[in-house]
Amino acid sequence: MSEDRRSSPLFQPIRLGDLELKNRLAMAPLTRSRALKGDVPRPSAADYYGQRASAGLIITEATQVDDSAKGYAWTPGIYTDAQVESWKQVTNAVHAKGGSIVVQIWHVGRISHPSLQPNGVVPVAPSAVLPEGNAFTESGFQPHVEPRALELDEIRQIVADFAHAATMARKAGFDGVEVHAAHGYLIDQFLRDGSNKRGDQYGGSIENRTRFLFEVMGAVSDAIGGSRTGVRLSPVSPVNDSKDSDPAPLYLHAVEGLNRFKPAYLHIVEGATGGPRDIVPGYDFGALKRAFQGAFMANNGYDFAMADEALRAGRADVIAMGRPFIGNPDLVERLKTGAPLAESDPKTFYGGDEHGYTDYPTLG
Ligand code: 8OZ
Repeated sequence: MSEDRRSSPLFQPIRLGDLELKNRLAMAPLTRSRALKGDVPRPSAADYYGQRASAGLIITEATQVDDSAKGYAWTPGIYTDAQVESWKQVTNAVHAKGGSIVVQIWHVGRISHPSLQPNGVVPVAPSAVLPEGNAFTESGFQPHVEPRALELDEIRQIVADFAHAATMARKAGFDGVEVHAAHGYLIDQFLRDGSNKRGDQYGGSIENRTRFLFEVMGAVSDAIGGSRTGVRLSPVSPVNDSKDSDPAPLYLHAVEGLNRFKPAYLHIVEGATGGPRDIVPGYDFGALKRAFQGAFMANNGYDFAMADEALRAGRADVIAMGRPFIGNPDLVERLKTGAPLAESDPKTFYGGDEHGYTDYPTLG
């Protein structure tokens, strides 16, 4: 049994652009909300990520490109020198163990709250459309507020902020970045017509709604190279009040357009984030894989058997797993040997200290 497992394609190396992976299991981005003052990663982040360096690729927790890009309490940034210094400890720890690591960079747009914004201003978005739901603030959950629609010069500035964050990521020793274009955050708010009601060149047609994604990808690729840039999309996830009237042609156009940047990989959340994979029955994720000319990373609810099968069938090149990596720092070894998996405790997912962060044991 374990011999069969060891020969799985999951444990074969792969190259994604300029990223060298020793196996095809990626650690999906996981928000942990443990950063310190100044949105600086806490020192133990180096232990946390270092413990998980046997993953073929670590994608960090979502990390803001600017202080105005933040939408959850205690998430880290990658735009100041102090943040870069702390991230260097993380990348050193992962590289010392032979791992690869990229930082996921984001702007949350309307999924924020004035208490998380500089000077307490209202969050920005493509259009002034209030999302349902609550923001996770330092004083608990608070209802979202109606955002302010971005001006054109502000859109240009945010594109530049993504490029700056990518440059800072390379200074911090990251192998690359993943652009977070999923889950109803700013880029996805531009993509979907439930949140984008603009009448200018950024709204209306699919061509216009994908413009901001392509501008960000162009600026980030110019800064650090497309071969070090991944991108994540979640075509049917309803998370964060995400809605589109016709997602299939929208995301197909997005993926076809991404090819020109030759990204290191395309990361797709298949289904409802952390929920049912078949929320839109019959949705053809294979069409996105066929349209994309680079490596395809699949995520959402995979276990070993599903991952092995998807790789063998050619439905994916890399599989990302999220929550199992929290409780199992040695997830690769456990999947290889068929050892039981520890439960990851949701009570310590977000906020707090080293408990539930760096204190999950490895086997043996
Ligand atoms: C869960 C909690 C907070 C943030 C995402 C970055 O949805 C997140 C996130 C997930 O991509």
